[in-house]
Amino acid sequence: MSDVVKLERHDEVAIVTINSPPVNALSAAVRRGIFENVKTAAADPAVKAIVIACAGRTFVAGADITEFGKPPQSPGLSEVISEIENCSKPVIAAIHGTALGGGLELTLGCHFRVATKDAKLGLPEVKLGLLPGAGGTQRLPRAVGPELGVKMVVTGDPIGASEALKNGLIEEIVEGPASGAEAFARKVIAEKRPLRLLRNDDSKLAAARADRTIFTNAAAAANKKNRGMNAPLACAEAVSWTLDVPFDEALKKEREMFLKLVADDQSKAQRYAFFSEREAAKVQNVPEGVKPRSVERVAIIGAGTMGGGIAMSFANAGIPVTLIETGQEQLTRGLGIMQKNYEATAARGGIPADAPAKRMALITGKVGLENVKDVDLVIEAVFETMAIKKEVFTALDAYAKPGAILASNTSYLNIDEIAAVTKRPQDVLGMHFFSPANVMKLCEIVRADKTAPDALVTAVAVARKIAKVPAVVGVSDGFVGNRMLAARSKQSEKLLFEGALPQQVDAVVTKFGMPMGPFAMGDLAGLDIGWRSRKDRGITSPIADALCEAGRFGQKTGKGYYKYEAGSRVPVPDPEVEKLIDDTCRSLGLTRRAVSDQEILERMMYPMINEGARILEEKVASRPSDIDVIWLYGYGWPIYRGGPMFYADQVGLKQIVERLQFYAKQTNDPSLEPAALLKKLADEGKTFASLAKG
Ligand code: 3H9
Repeated sequence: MSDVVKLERHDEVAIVTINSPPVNALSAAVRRGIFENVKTAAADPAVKAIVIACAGRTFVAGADITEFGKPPQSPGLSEVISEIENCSKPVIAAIHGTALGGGLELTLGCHFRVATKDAKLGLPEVKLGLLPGAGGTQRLPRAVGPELGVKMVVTGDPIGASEALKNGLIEEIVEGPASGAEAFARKVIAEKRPLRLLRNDDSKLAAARADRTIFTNAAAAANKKNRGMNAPLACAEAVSWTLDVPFDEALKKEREMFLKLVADDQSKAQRYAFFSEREAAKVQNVPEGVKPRSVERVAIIGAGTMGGGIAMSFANAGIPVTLIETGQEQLTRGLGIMQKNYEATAARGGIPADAPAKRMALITGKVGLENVKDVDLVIEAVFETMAIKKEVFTALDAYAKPGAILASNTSYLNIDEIAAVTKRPQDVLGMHFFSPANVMKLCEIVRADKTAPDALVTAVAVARKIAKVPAVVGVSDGFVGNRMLAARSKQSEKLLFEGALPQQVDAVVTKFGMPMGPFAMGDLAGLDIGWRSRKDRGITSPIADALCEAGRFGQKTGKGYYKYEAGSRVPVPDPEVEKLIDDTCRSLGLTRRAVSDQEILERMMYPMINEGARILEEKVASRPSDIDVIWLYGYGWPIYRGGPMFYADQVGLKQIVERLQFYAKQTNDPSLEPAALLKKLADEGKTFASLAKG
C-alpha cells in the first residue's frame, strides 16, 4: 500500500486521506493510493460510505505537472475517477484549501462534495495551455450549469465555497473538512440518499440547448483576451460537447484534445512559466536558512503615479501603508487620483462596490520624511534623478529606525551609489515596480553590492505578500528588463531610418503576441520624456526629435508616431509621420529600402536575447528563467511563448547567432555581434535551459 494515501475506518465510514506535500498533486503514487484504497473500502462490508480528504494545507491542486510529457503510468486519473464514480457506496469529497484541475475532477467523480468556507474550486488547466483532461469539461457543466461551467473552464478562474454551494457544486459548507465530510456521510447513510452521478445528470443542460450562444460568446471573449492562444478555444469547444456528444464519447474526445495540447509548444511554454515564476522566488547565493526580517509597517515615499500604484498594491493585499509626500498639495492630489482609480475599477465591476473605501482606509497620507521613523520598510518612488534620490536617502537614513529596509523604485539608477550616501548600505536595495504598479505583477528586486542577505529575502517575501512576482537582479543600467528593452528600442529606431514605418514594426511585434509595439508604447509613455533626457545628455535622435519639435508628444497631445482621435487611445497611422520620416532621411542622405516583416521580427527579438545573454554573463540575472519571468510579468511577453530566453531556445541559438552576425554586418552595428555566452552555447549545440541544469 502506498505511503502517500492512507485508509482508516471510523465505524461505517472509511476515510481515505491523501498526504503528499506540498499540494497533494496527483502523482502516480497518489493515483495508485486512491485507487487501491477506494477499492479496498468498497469491498469492506463494514463500510457504508467513503470520504476522500487531504492532509496539509490544501486539497489536491491538480495533476502532477512535472509528470507531463513523461510516459504515462497506470492507473490514469480517469481510471481512478471511474472507480470512484462506479462505487456502489457513497463517496464524499472533503475539500479545503484549493481543489484545482485534476483535484476538482477527482471530486466531480465523487457522489457528493463538501468544502470549508475559505475553499476555492476551479479548473485552471487553461492557464497551462491545456483543457481539463479527466472529465472536467463534461462533469463540471452538469454540476453548475453550462454557463458558469464554460466560464470556469475557459477562464480557469476558481470560485469560492459559497458560490460553489449556490450553484450546486458542493452540498454543504463544513467546519473541519474530514470531520464535516464524515458527519455528512453519516447523514447520507441514515437518509439512504441516492448517489448523485454527474455523468448521468443532464438536468441543467436544457437551457443551453435552446441557446448555444454561451459557447460562442465564451469563445469570442477568450479569443479577445488571449489572442493567439489555442487552449481557451479548445476549452469552449469541449464544454459545448455536453449538449450533443454522448458522455463516454465526449470523454474520449476530451482526452484526445488534452494529449494534443499537452504536446503543443504553447502548453510547454506555459508550464515552463509556471515553474519559472516559482523558481524566481527562490533567492540564490544567500546563506542557507537566512530568514526574512519582520515587516509590519511600510511607508512609500512619493504620491506620484508610481508611489500611488505601489501603495495601492499594499492596500489591495489588505496591508496598511503610509504614503509620504513633501507637501500637502501633492499628497492630496495623489490620494485623489488613487480614490478615482479605485472608483473607476469598482464601476467596471472589477472590485466590489465597498472596496474603494476599505482600501483607501488602509492608506494613511503624511507630510514629511520624518514620518518613516517607525516603519520596517520604506519604498522610495520620487523623481528619477540621482541627486534627488541621494537627498531622500540621506534623510531616510537619518530618520528610519535601525534595521529598517530602505528600497528604491528606481528603474535604472545605480543602487550602490544610492546606498553609499547612507550609513546602512546593507539595508539598501531596489524594488523596481512596473507601471501601472497596482496592476503589473513584476517586481525586480535589485541586490546591491552590500545588500544583506536577510534584507534581500525580506524584499522578496514582501513582494510575494502583495501578490507580485519577484525576480532578483543585480545593479546594471536598466537592470534586466529595461536594459533589454533599450537593445530593442535601438533597433526599432534604426528600422525607421532604413525603410520601415512605425505601424509596420508595431504590427510585427503585436502579431508576435506582445500587447503593444515599441512606437505605440512610446506614444503612450510620452515622447517628450526621452527628448528632454536626450537634450540633457547632448544626444540626438533625428526622427524622434523632429516629432517632438512638431509638438507630437504622443497620446497626450493627440499625435506622436500615430495620430489619435479625440478621447481615443487607438493609434491611427498618419501620412504626416510618413512624410516626416522621409524628409528626415532625405536630409540625412539616407536611402530607404523595403524591410521585410521577418527582418523586423528578428531585429526586435534577437538583440534582446543577445542582451539577455550579456546579462547572464555579467551575473546581473542568475538564471535564464528569471529573465523570462521579468518579460512575462513586466512587459506582457505572451505567456505561450515562455519568455525571450525560452523563445531563443525554441528558435535555436545557432540560428540566432547567424542572424545577429548578418545584421551586425548589414547595418554596421557592432552592438549586434553575438555575446560570448550566446556564441559559446550555440557552438556547443546547447540551449539557455542547459545553464539551469548546470
Ligand atoms: C491538471 O490537473 C490536468 C488534469 O485536468 C488532467 C490530467 C489527466 N504539480 O504555487 P506554490 C508545486 S493540470 C506539481 O508556491 P501556493 C509548486 O511548483 C494542473 N507541482 O504554492 C511549488 O513547488 P516548489 C492543474 C505543483 O500556496 C509548490 O507546489 N492545477 C503543482 O502559492 C508550492 O506551490 C493547477 O494548475 C502541480 N499541480 O499556491 C494548479 N502545483 O515548492 C497549480 C503546485 O518546489 N498550482 N506545485 O517551488 C497552483 O495554482 C498553486 O500551486 C496553488 C498553491 C494555488 C495550489
